[in-house]
This record gives sequence, C-alpha cells and structure tokens, in this order.
Amino acid sequence: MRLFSQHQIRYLTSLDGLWDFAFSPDGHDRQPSQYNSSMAVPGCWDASIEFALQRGVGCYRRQFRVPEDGRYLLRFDGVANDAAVFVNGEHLCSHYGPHTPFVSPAIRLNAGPHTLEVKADNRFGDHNTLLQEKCGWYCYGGIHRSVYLERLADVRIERLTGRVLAVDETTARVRLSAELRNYSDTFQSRSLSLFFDHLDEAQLEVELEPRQTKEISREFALLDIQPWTPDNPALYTLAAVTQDDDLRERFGVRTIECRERNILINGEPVKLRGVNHHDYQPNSGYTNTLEQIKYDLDLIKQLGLNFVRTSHYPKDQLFLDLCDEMGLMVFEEATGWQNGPEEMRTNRFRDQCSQCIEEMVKTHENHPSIIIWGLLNEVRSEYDDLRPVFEHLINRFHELDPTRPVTYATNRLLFMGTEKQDKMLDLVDILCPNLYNRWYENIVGPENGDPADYLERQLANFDEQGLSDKPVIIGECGAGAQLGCHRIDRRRWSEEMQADIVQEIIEVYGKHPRIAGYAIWLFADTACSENEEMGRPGSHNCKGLVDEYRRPKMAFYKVDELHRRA
Ligand code: ADA
Repeated sequence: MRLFSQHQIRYLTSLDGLWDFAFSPDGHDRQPSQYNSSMAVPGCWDASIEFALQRGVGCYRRQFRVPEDGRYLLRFDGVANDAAVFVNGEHLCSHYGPHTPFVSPAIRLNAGPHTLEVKADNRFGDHNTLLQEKCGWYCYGGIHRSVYLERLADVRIERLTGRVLAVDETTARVRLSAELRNYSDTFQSRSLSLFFDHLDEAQLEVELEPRQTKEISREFALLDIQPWTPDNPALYTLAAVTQDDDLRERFGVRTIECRERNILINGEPVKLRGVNHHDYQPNSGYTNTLEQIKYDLDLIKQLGLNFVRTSHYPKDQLFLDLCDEMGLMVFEEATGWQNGPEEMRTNRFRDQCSQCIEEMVKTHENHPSIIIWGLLNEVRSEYDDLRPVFEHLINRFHELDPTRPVTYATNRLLFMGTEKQDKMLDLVDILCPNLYNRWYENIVGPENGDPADYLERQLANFDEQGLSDKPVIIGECGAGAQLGCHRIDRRRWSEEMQADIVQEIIEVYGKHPRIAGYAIWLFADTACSENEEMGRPGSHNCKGLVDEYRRPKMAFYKVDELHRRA
C-alpha cells in the first residue's frame, strides 16, 4: 500500500487477506498435504496465538483469479526470512531477505482460478547470514508485508527514478530515468511520456528488441520549485506513461551534502534530533498498519524530533511515504546486527548484504525523507582483513546512489582499547558512534561514565585518526526503564534513572557544536530474541521512551520538555 496512486493503467490487485496455513518446525520438502490453519497476510505467524515464538517453515496458500489470459507477476513487499513461491504446484522463484521487496519472474496464466503457495522460513543458520539467534530484536517469520498480482504489458515500466542534479534560487535541474523492459519475443516500440508533475513533460519514442531492457533519461530544468525541507516537505509526482503501462513516484527536490563537519540539506546545516525505531507491535510483530505507523510518527513529531533511524533494517514504503509527507529525515539501514567476523568473511554474507542494499536503494531512492544510507550495525570493524567487505558494500551504495552519504553505526571505539578500535571509518561519509556511557558501564568502563568527558576524548581520538572533517552523529544513546518502575533512589530500570540519563545525553549531544545529530535508543520497547544476552527484563529491550503499547515513560516527557526548549 502507498499513500498515493501509482497506476491508472496497470492492472494491480492486492492478494492480502486470510490465507490457508500449515507450520512445520523442520520444513517441508514438498507442499503440505493439509493446510489445517489460517493466517493473516500481512502478518507474522510467531506473533499469532497459535504459533507464538515458533521457528520453522510456515506454508501459506490462497487461490486467486486472473481476469484474462496473459502474462502476470507476483509482488511481495516483505517475507521473512527466506521465501519460496509456487504457482499451481510449480516452483516459480525464491528470495532471501526479510525486509526487502521482490517480484517473481513473469508467468503465463489463463483466465480463471489459480493456486499460490508460499513457504517462509524464519530459522537461523548459515543460509541466513544477516540475522542470527543473538540478534538484538525478535526476528519474526511470515509474509509480513503486502502481496500483489500484476498483469504485465509486453513492455513494462520497471522503474522510474528522479535525481536532483542542482538547485539554485530559481531553478532546479532534475533527471528522470525510466527503465523499460520488453517481456515479449517480438520487437516493440512505445511512445513514452515522462512527467514532472504538471510542470513539465517530455515525449520520447522507445524501441526495444525482444527481451531487451533500456533506461531512458531526460533532464528537466524547473522553475519556481519548492524544495523539500523538514518544515515544508513539498512533494511532486513523477510519472512515466506509455500506451499500455504507467508508473508514478513521489519525489521531493532537495540536496544533501556533508561539508566541514556539517550535514547540509539544500545548503543549510541541520541538527538531527531523533530516535531509533523498530517495526514492532506486541500482537503483530513486524506488521504495522498505517494507523500504527502514523501513531508512532505523530508521537515522534509531537516530541519536536526531526529524525528517525530505521534500526536495523529497511522499512515498508508506507513508513517512508509518511516520513516524506511529515518532513521527518530518515537514516535507513540495510538488514544486519553485530554480524561476526567469520560470517562476514563468507561470500554468502557479502552477496546477501549486497542484495539487501541493492533492493533497498532501488525501491526507496525516490523518498526525499531518506538522507542517509546505513549498513553493518556494530560489526567487528577492528579486523583489517574485513576491509574488502566494507569497501565492497559501501561502494555498492555509492554506485547505486551517489547523492546520499553512507555510514555504519560503530561501537569499536576508544573504550574498547586500541586493539579493538574501528579501522574502517575513513570509508564512511559520516561518523556514527553508538554511545551508552551511563548505561553499560560494565562495557565502557567506569572511567568513561561521564558522557560529556567521554565525548571530548572520542572526538579527539577521531581527529587523531585524521577524521576531523567528517560530520558526527550519535547513532544510539539511551537507557532502560520498565514502565511503572519508580524508585526514589533512581536505580537501574527505574523511569527516573532513564529520564536522568536521557536528559544528560540530550543536553550534551544537543548542544555540542561538533555533533550533527543523535538518535535516542529507542522509540518504543521491543521484543527481544529468545537468547538475548544483555539483560532484558521481560524479554524486551526496554529502552523505549514509550513501552510496547506506546504508553509514555518519564523519559518521553523529558524529551518533550528539552526539545520544546531547544
Ligand atoms: C546496541 C544495538 C541495539 C541494541 C542496543 C542495546 O547498540 O545496536 O540494537 O541492542 O545495543 O539496547 O543494548
């Protein structure tokens, strides 16, 4: 689902609803003989009552009808973690990657009913390198985002991308690129119209050999454009239209640069003040409705914040559509969390991470709200031999999208001692330490307790490494509290202690001229994996400003007070 209409010509129908369901802990070699249960799509079976916390293979089935004979494809917005898709009993495609969309190959179908089966696997293991058992959140399984059936024209508009080349006071130069693919075995020609909203358009003739894919680009010089800014998030509609297909995307005209330690939006330095956000609802896991997402983002805006980090995976388009409309700036992260050096050395890790990056950038790059791409949260960046992996993945971002800065959140910092310090920071555009000075004193060491003092030493350490020109944002900072736990002695897990720490870090990072932004860990309490090591009362990471039901803690009001004052 999107917040605007993408097609007026293309036939696209939702396959969301109640699907037949069968579960097997060890996986099924073949399709199950019986589907003895049912499951909501989108949804996560391990958030349901019947299959709570089950790891294994969930088999989904539904019938669908096609209106006329022709070529079709299936679109999945998110299946965790592996998906295998079957139509009328035949294997059509497989996909790995819990949080990125994919489309099936084209398939010929006759008018009438057909059977779609999807197997989703949420088990951990070597086949699944991005997520592991010890992950910092509960890794759900299922078809957790929407599914669509699409009727294919012979020539399909695969993608439409806008890219801002330059903006000055009166003119914006924007390049529109449409990718067209000929799915037929015959030569095809099309008249293609590219529209920049109602302001300008270009007409082009395109010729395609059988099975050929072509990218067609045109530059537009636009007058009197309103730039997208957090205060005035002006949006325009781009369109690519042929005789038999169409695609619309929403777009904002804005530039982003990192210069002299600042992050600049349209040439103006911004201070990012935000939170980390997980896709988590107690009764539906990863699946968040439009109302739930809007509720979260409204609360974030109400707090006077302007920034969200999508820890630790790509979001659904709905989330990003809302951020575009609300003027929230987003740091979107590819799936991953503290991946170990052994797995990072494997080709499979490199390929799976690279695929996730590619799918995320290609499907999300039109969102003006996304101002930073991220990857590899808190991995072992002290190992020299991992450098080629970092280079490969960071370069992949720059090749796919040269317009946005790239970073990864690191905890290989001064407090780890010289041997464990990060060696890859020269590769990123923004430095992004995760800092928990008052909270994890057992890890950071009591001598590093004071956030203000530690920050100065860490910044000096960055400077000594020759990194003094790069902007610094704090990727995570915060403390835990259980809702309703009040202690006069302000001890650990009390709301009082969390509020004190949150106040201190906002005052330190918010006022420091060298800090371009911070994201408090965490917006809402989030369920943790079964084997979480770091002390998680009630199996939840309870560093939320609100609990999992969005009930505010004292720290929430503290953030509100401090940002209103700022
Ligand atoms: C890390 C990690 C987060 C979360 C946090 C915590 O910084 O990136 O996902 O687990 O620690 O709460 O300890």
